Amino acid sequence: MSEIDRRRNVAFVGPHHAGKTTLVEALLAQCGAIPRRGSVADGSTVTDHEPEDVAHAQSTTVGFAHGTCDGLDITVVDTPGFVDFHSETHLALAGVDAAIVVLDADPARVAQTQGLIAAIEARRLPHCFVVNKLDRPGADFEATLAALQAHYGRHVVAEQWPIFARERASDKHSGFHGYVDLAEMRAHLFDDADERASEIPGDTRERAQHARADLLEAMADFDDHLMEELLEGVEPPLDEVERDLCSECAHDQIVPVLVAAGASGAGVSALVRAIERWFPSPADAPMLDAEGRPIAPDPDAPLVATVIKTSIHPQSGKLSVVRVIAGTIRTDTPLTDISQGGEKLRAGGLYRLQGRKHETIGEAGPGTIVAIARLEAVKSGDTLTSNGHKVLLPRVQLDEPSFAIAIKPKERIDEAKLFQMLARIVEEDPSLHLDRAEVTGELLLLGNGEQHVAIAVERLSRKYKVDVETAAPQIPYLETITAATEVHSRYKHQTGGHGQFGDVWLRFEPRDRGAGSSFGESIVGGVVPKQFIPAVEKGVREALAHGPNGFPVTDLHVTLFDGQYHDVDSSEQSFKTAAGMGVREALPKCRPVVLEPISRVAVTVPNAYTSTVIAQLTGKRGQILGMAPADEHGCDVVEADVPQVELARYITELRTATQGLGRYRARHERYDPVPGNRAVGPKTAV
Ligand SMILES: Nc1nc2c(ncn2[C@@H]2O[C@H](COP(=O)(O)OP(=O)(O)OP(=O)(O)O)[C@@H](O)[C@H]2O)c(=O)[nH]1
Ligand SMILES: [Mg+2]
Repeated sequence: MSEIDRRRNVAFVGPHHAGKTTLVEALLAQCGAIPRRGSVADGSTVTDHEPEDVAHAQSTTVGFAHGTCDGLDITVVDTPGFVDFHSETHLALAGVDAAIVVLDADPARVAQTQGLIAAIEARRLPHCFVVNKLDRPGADFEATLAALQAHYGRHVVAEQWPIFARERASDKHSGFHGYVDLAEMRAHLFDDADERASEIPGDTRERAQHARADLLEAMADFDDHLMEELLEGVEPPLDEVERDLCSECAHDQIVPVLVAAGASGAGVSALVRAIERWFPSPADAPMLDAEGRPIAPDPDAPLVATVIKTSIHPQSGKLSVVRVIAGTIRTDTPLTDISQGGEKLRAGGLYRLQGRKHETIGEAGPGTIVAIARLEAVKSGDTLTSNGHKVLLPRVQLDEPSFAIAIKPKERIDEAKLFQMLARIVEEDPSLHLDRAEVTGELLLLGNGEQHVAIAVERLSRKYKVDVETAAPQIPYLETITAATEVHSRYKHQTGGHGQFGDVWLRFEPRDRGAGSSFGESIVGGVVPKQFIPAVEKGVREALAHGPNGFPVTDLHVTLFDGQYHDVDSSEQSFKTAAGMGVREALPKCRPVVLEPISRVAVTVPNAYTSTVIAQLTGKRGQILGMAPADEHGCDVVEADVPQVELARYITELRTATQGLGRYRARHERYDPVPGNRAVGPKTAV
């Protein structure tokens, strides 16, 4: 069997804290890639190696590792479960041939897999579920399986059935000590991370038999021969069942459900066998180009590789993790980044990653996941080819940012330098963005949630030794007038020598919302000489930058309609000053009101949460515009206009109310007057 046939690339995905990193650790130990399992709690795992992972005892980026088991070369991609970091997960899915969806043995958390399953299905990636942490008190395999089937259909079906020790009846699930393999109908009892075959215990037998019948029936939907056997009551031979299972799982028809307790290694050797038997090698399931044509994984073909992760080390520079789809990369292979206008590059070094360790390799063929050093302009999601070869791969769609903070340096370093360092952080993570706020001018860091941007700031401080102050972005309030007025303003000053004299009559009139501010003049007879009129306009505009409430004044027209001048004492400055004084005197008389920005939001949410979302938006002074089924199955889109100030932490509130499944887009829509008694001010506006 060739090298590529013995290769598997699998992503471990699943909800936050489901035990992915721990399970990966158990798999690596099982393969002998590490001498013993590390733990998330003490920061000693292979794949949670970034200081931020260790500090928070959770994965914040994708981690890569590999192990060899009976000649099977497995590359594992450990993805973060916390929804803030899902862009990492989505990018990494572009590099694997199969996914293992790990979840707690808790039916209430099954819904949290929805977004991931949608991404997996969109790529038609073969996958299985692992119901994990079955050693925990209260773990409920059956209810979790039922919830999986309720969500994803009956082709999600148990291939293993857990065995619990009877003597722990009072606390039955802490006695998870084996499983029945439903294809072979044999029990396997755990013996540390190993297993020994055994008889199926009497109290598990009946349930296991039912579960086996469900498995065979689900499989028979894709195999007429098996269907006939079942209808005729013939027991299908084991090799036929296993053959079907392999083929139907590899074609994403059947989604087997397995059992595990990763912390003790229970279920891991069966998981390795499942990876070997059910998941395709890169040769069995060629990746597709943007038009859905398979790209043959030929080592001698022109190179095609996709960048699935970027990390930047302040000293050693950039590392791009790529999935080689076709061709072979060597350190001297000339590369073209066809996503960046054909930029020509040369690999600075080629490595296989084992967590933080870089193992130097000479070349990497199709179906490998390897890291390339110092490809300066390359970004995650880019396609690399060997010189000149053109191919388009499907682009990974990332969510728009939904949370922002304002950032400024704490001391000494200037903003331009801070911007450069932030740009390096953003370069590592395409779901982070830097922006300059329009009205307030603040430097904004935007991301997929509060934790996402908080961890980015931690990373900035660790890598580049720069501390920043962060705050909620200021709301860009404006103000306007609701009544017209006229004022007469004279600035006269005599201090020996030349005096100063400017005299203007100004009219203030409200304009339509969104029309902005304008200035005009209707001077006749040169009572204000032409050369001073621009100074009057300047004085007006400068004064409009800070209205009576401290905000820029908009949606009004100011007319200079009369005035006086003095042959000697009048100057641009004196007219400008007179105009500014006039504005400050007039505005309070025009019934000024504060305007707040209103965003149009579109919230996508599973329809079980639609009414919750509507209530939440209404509670935020939102005006509900409508609701319609979303493109995604079982989801609704709720549209509403909501004051921007109410959206500051909305992504967190939305996720809390919807098991992390809700997401939204927001666009500035218009400005509305702030309702009567709400206090706002530049300082309180957060
Ligand atoms: N009882 C029990 N606890 C487990 C098991 N596996 C993991 N844990 C614990 O669950 C917590 C989360 O484990 P992780 O391995 O970090 O989970 P994860 O899915 O990688 O988490 P994220 O990457 O942050 O989404 C840790 O405290 C683990 O010790 C298990 O099999 N049994
Ligand atoms: Mg993890």
